[in-house]
Amino acid sequence: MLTLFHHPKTRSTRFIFLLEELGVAYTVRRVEIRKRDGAGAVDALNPHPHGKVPALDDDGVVVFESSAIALYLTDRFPERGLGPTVTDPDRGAYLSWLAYYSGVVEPAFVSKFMNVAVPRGTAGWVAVEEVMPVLIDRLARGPYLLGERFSAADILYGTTFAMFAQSPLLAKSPVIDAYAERVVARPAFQRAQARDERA
Ligand SMILES: N[C@@H](CCC(=O)N[C@@H](CS)C(=O)NCC(=O)O)C(=O)O
Repeated sequence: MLTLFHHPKTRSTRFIFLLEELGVAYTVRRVEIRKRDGAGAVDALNPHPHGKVPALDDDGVVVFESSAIALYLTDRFPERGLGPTVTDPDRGAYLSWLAYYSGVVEPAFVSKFMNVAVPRGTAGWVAVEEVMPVLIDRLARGPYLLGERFSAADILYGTTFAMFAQSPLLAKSPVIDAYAERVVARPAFQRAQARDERA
């Protein structure tokens, strides 16, 4: 059985979305997490090494970190078609967008949010102003990161953009807005929102 370690309205909500897209059986285990305001605490039940969410347990196999969980789940259920498998020509692009999300996009967004300058040439990521043209260019050429094909990578990117849609931190882009709307219009996203509320 798949168990998602989850806290409502956090990065783990996206994995309810992915599990709903996959249409597989899973349970949600709500855990407490440390909050920005100092409330909360690491939950001893949570297998993530820093007590963060999401984390996943697949019959004793523990997976943590969003990009790893996305890849694990799409490889685990290849017949669901939510991530290109190893021999697929789209595999390289899929891995690249997943790694780019964790290694570049999130640090870029958090740097901007925290008003921290990104040291040029030494940080492993770049400023959000350099990231967005890459993504706009990619998404102007197809509805999804892999072109016509929706994948778990779109769950990570689309929900992030939907969250930042009204934020003054992100320059307005019709391409990004339309993409975010496309991703969150999916029925699995709506089901995930309802499940998130109940967790
Ligand atoms: N790099 C992690 C980030 C996970 C993360 O920071 N999750 C937040 C909730 S959105 C959390 O658990 N915060 C509690 C803490 O930092 O202790 C991932 O992408 O999975």
